[in-house]
Amino acid sequence: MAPTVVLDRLRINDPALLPIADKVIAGERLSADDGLALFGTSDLLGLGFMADAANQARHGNQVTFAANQHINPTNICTLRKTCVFCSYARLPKEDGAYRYTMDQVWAEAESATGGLTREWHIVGGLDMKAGLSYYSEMFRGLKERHPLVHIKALTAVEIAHIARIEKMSVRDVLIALRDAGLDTMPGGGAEVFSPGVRATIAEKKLSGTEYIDVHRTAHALGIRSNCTMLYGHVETYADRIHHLGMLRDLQDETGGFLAYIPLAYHPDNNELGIELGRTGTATTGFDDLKNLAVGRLFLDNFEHIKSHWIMVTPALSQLSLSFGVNDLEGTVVREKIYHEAGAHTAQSMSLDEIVRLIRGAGKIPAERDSFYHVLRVFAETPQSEAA
Ligand code: V47
Ligand code: SF4
Repeated sequence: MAPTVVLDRLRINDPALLPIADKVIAGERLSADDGLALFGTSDLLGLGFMADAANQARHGNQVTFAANQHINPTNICTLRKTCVFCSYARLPKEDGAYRYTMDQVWAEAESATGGLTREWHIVGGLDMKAGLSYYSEMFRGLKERHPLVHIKALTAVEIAHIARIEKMSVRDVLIALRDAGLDTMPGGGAEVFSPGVRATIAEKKLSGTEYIDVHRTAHALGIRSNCTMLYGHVETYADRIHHLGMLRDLQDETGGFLAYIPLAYHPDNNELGIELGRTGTATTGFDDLKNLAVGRLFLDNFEHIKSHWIMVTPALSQLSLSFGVNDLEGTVVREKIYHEAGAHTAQSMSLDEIVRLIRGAGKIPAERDSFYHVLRVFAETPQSEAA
């Protein structure tokens, strides 16, 4: 049940948003038509104001982040030719193809822990040689070396791939990986669920329904997960709302999603970017903020909406804290997937920088663990940082 939202309708200029504001105030669920009106409005401030009110009702002024580290153990991927938006994947013999040995995984994990990292975010390509034993050994080894660090690993697509190459059920793969140390799953691989869009951008990837089924199975096993949507390519507003509707339905059923993260499409070094004539042209700030705000309003059963600063820039992520976002992607340490696709942001951010960004938005920074338990609150705002 969503908390009561206090909202001044006078701050909304687009009349099409007013009936939606009434629903938000009454705690009523938004329909698909409402979602379309939110995406269709030019009243970004009115939309942001509603999303901010809904966010404040849940989280007040607190904004969380995690001290996390991304590890991408292999970029070898059987879908290299058919996920036309992806700049990261390689065929096994292609230039730049790599698969980490376990020693390389340990070394990369060590390189950044320094006592700070609390979560590893481990995802990679669909590599025929990275099956259940590869990841089980990796998770066991990481837990042996760093028992307190949380392992958030393997998208639904990777889980389905492992199940296929091992000739096992998704459920059995998840059980085996959980026994090896998997704690939660990230939200990648969702892209856009509508079959038409999927046929264009990710023809051979598991379907939207299959993505949902893998998460349903994980939630039933007590493995919580995130979810995403890759926006800003060929999808329509109707495709976005259909996608969000499927996420909302599963959340009603299981309550297993921790956070929703919209992912801004990056068009460099991939076939889709060339075909769309978009190379060098990222999504607009207007659309980035809209996706975050609509996520907050439409996904009324999600506690956490996360902004991924690597994809939309730290500056826009900071702004998004007034557009419905309560959580920022963390320290990351070494990002590969979006940097191959033209992201110009840094590959990591220090805790101090994240704290400064959040404080600069007039919010209270709080470091969290992977289940969103607050670990420490950075309450004071020194005058020198207030501007
Ligand atoms: O599934 C790939 C996306 C995803 C591009 O769960 C691209 O906490 C933009 O899901 N432009 C993987 N996006 C990353 C991901 C993620 C990131 C941060 C946090 C979490 C979380 C999950 O990256 C892929 C795909 O949707 N992606 N190529 C590209 N050119
Ligand atoms: Fe492979 Fe994932 Fe890239 Fe698709 S998006 S080619 S599955 S790494």
